[in-house]
Amino acid sequence: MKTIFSPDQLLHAPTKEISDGKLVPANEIPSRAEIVLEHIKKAQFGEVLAPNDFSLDPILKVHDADYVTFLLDFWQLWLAEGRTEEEVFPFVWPVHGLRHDIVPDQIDGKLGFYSFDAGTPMGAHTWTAARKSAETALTGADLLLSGDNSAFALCRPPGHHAHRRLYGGYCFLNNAAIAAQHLRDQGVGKVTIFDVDYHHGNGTQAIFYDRADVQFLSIHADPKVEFPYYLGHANERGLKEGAGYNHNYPLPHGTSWVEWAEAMEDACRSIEKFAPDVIIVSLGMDLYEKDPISKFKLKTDDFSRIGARIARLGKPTLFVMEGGYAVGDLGTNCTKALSGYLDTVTVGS
Ligand code: Q9C
Ligand code: ZN
Repeated sequence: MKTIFSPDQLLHAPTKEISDGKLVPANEIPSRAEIVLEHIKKAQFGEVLAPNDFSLDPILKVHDADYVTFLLDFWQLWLAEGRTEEEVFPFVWPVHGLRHDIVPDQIDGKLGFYSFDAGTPMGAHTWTAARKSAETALTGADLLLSGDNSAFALCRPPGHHAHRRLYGGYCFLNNAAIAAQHLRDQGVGKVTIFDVDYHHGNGTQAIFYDRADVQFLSIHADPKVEFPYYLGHANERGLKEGAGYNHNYPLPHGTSWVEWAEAMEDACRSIEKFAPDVIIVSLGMDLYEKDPISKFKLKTDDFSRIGARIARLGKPTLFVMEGGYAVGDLGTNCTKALSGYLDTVTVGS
């Protein structure tokens, strides 16, 4: 299994975030990717490749042009308004009852227009890092297209909370969704995105909610008590052609392997029934018992079990990294998931 990563993904380096009503040290930091890379190299799963360059087209298939332009131009607009802070937070949003049809000219208005939380700071190099992260996922998709049976896209910043035109939850571009859409555009018939991150993949769900060609399944902490709060309930099953192709498994705080695995078995049955040509795993490691922002109780060895169960689905599989903030154990947990997969997989390489 090859890994894809670019050091440019480290350029987005927030120091603070707003969480639970206060300013706290940032959780989504560059060392997350560095420790995973270090463990991947030690595990010798295969080559570590730089992502290929792509035009903006595959990103624009998933995200609206005005949103991409905003991310791309953001730092220049910020400086042009004479602002000097190195990391920037939105603080006002067009919530229910306010207008959504006029994009403000002023930068604070734009920030709120294109975001859904205050926990996701932007800086001078956020766009560069986010674009590389998306290209890392796209390169992984291309490896599957050229015959590899699996690949690991070491994406950072993560992607699954990003909507068509909203950033949030540390995410700017939806890496898994961009890879899925790219696979479809390159002739792959059906794609499953299986999201095991602790948080609901609200962005991915929203992007494919009315589609039958991309199945979405997410096991996560119940949004009644956990971020992202406003999406991820069990009765969100998809719309129009997409009806029946969206599956949410909200679980209570304190969930450990047995209950989590039960949800996973149900999800795997739905995946088998859908019979995708490719599976994309939104691989969050924040299910871990020691994760500083999460409240599930999965242990290091449980990540091997997750990887092994995914291998038994027997489909070409792209792993796309999402969350996971217990940095000390993040490399171990990630390589456990991948080695669990590799030790069990029966077809191809
Ligand atoms: N106490 C990802 O894992 N903070 N994003 C929530 C709740 C935001 C997580 C704080 C968590 C975002 C990719
Ligand atoms: Zn998460």
